[in-house]
Amino acid sequence: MAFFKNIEKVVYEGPDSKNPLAFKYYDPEKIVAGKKMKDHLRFAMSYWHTLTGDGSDPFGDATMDRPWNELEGMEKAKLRADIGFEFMEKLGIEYFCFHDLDIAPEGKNLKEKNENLDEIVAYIETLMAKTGIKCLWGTTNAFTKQRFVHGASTSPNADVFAVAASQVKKAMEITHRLGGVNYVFWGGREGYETLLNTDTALELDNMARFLQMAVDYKAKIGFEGQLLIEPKPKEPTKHQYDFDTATVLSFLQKYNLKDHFKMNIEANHATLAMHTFDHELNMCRINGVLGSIDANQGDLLLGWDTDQFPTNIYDASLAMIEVLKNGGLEPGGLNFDAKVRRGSFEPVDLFYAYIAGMDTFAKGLLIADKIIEEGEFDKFVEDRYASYNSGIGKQIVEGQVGFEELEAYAMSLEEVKNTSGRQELLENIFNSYIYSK
Ligand code: XUL
Ligand code: CO
Repeated sequence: MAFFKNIEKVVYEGPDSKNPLAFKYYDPEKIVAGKKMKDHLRFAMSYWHTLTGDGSDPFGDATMDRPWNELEGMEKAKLRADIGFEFMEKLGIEYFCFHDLDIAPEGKNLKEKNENLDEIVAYIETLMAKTGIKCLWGTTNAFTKQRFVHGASTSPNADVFAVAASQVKKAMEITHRLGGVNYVFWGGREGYETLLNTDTALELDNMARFLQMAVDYKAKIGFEGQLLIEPKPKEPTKHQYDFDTATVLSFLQKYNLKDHFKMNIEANHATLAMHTFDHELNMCRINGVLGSIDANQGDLLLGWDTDQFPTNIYDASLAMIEVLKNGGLEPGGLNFDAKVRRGSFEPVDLFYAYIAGMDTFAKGLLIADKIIEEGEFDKFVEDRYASYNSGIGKQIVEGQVGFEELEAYAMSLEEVKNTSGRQELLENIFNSYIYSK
């Protein structure tokens, strides 16, 4: 039986439509840069924010009007799955992402937890077969329960390290069973509050040991999905070890793990790290580690992870330039790690939220495609660095000169002439792409 009874399948009606339950820009089959829009974007539903989140915050109770809240245990888990798949089908979303804890109840102990997972996974498999919806990635929740109070793989307690390992083992197995094409590590409590009680060297070594075990286990079970690390600078801990792309990259290089991992970049995590979203994507792209995206946005006036639905067309366009230049995200995608505001508690608000996010990225894709096609910015950048194409610049790039030769060259210069970076002109041109229909 359908839950969203009054909502039909959401379709593309074009920019002039006033129908709030239609797409204005997301036209899944439309070909852009040689590929269907839906294959560029690979949208995914986040199980946790969409189906598990209840709207509670430190000052208030749950607000979300959700029918499964009347139920308990596996019954609740199954109704949630039914409604989740109906939701994805109606929006034409082809992927979902999940934590183990989102899909099934914990149970009394690890054994019961794993049995619950097996039961719900079998159930979800039937829904996947019926709808054709696929799994973009799975992960484990190693941050909510009391046992992870001091971290998971970076806990001072070796028993906790072991429990976290058993969770990842199981989560990787079920992701594999569901045909997931990625597996995510977000280091929820992998960080610290004070050096007065922390051995950072051991914690970082242990985190690397843990990730190496995951790499080994992946090979053992023949899971071919991409492993992804999701950087975040703070919250819940004050110092998260996976601060940003640059920090994670140097960690992976130090521990010889770089070949096995790519990055899952979340917009709101980038801004918490005092970076722009496109900066983080760019750092990944130029280092060959752009794997997937958690699409959302923060509130720049608030210093925490508000996980709002992305509606900022400027940021989405800049992000899609990086995605296109990366040659796409596959096997990654765009997962809406975003939640409706506490006051948007009616089920229909979930549709409005996803439609807003999907249209924003669809329009961002169109803008980015046009920008790359017309090449104005690329040409500008190329000209800006032209001094490295000949003369002394070419010799620098080709490694033919050192400090002594450069000193001799510098002495011969009568004056050093720079040219304008033209930032305001370029920003105005960028706006003209956004304004254009
Ligand atoms: C937390 C966050 C997580 C990860 C998956 O900020 O983004 O939901 O995406 O664990
Ligand atoms: Co995320």
